[in-house]
Amino acid sequence: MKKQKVLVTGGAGFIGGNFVQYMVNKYPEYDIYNLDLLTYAGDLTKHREIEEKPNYNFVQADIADKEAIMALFEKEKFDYVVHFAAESHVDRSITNPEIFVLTNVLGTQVLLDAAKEYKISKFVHVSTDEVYGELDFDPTTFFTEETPLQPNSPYSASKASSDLLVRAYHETFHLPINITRCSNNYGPYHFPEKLIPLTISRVVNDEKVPVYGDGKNIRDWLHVLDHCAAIDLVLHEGVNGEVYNVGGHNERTNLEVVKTIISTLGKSEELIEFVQDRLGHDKRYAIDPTKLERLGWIPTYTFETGIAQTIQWYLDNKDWWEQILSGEYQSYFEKQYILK
Ligand code: NAD
Ligand code: TDX
Repeated sequence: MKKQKVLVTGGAGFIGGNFVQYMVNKYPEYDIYNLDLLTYAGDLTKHREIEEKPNYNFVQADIADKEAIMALFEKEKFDYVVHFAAESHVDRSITNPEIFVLTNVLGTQVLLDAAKEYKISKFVHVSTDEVYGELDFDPTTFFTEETPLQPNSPYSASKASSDLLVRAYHETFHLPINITRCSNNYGPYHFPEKLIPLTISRVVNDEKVPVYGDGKNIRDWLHVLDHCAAIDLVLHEGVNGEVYNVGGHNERTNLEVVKTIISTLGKSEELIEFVQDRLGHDKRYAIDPTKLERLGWIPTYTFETGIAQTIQWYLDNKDWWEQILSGEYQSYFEKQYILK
């Protein structure tokens, strides 16, 4: 029987990287292709333990490079595409929106064209709860799959645009698709410019932690491995054309998150520094995951178990995040793949 080939875009990033490892280990009978441009957010050092496995492959390419993407699809004849590659940091989208449109919108359209041309069996588009905009602080309100798209940042606007293109390729060309919209992830290999890994690394080093505004904005946190299991389920069991929200009802204010990390590490709350608020800072996100739960998904981590595991992981893997902070990780691809 022909081996199933799975193209994972953005597999050198945080969630895509965890997903690549999850798939390589769980499905030795699949061939997993990690396609990544290796922007500042792309790090291959995390794949040291799987890079020699026979079912793991790496390709450096830009998803917006139509020629390169078409040539790759022609050569490999993929069965599935799981699309993570994106510019993902809201603060960067406020200072430099253009690359968000190029990668998140144009890049997704190039992949959709290739998926259509080469008749793939399923295209899973990994999106975000941020496309729904923001909720107020009423704890009984949640984002459902029917909530209108009202993105507020250039990042979420570019993600919402890509979601609409994915939907349109399903409606117009009958491309088999699913869209997942997940809440904030955390866990191993989270790039230390995002709130949780930034806080852990700063607190470990006794450095100030910048909290935007009054710290009362709420995010709904999900451990990255629960997100990976959700995408695996949607890839195999998702009803064609459907959107699935992913979240585990773990709402916390940013201040609660930062204080939890500080107290777990036994440090002083004097490390907290309130700084100027993010422009257009969304107040609250909260996901209703009922539809995905009906498909059979159950998260395994609570916020308490997940944050404890994550803090321990950062303590045990200081080498990893120190080489990210120093920039050393960016020479790994050349050393390991080009000069070898
Ligand atoms: P990340 O920034 O850690 O990783 C993105 C990866 O995409 C990097 O490896 C980068 O090199 C790669 N990439 C960027 N531009 C590329 C291009 N033009 N061609 C090929 N590769 C390119 O992001 P993440 O946090 O792992 O998020 C992954 C996906 O999940 C994104 O689509 C994001 O919108 C979505 N998402 C993230 C979260 C979260 O909390 N981080 C939550 C919900 C959804
Ligand atoms: O230094 C900080 N101080 C601070 O108060 C940073 C980096 C963030 N914050 C706040 C802003 C947010 O309210 O913490 C919250 C979380 O911020 P980020 O970690 O930047 O994540 P967020 O903006 O919520 O977006 C993340 O979740 C949804 C991902 O980066 C997106 O890719 C995903 O779609």
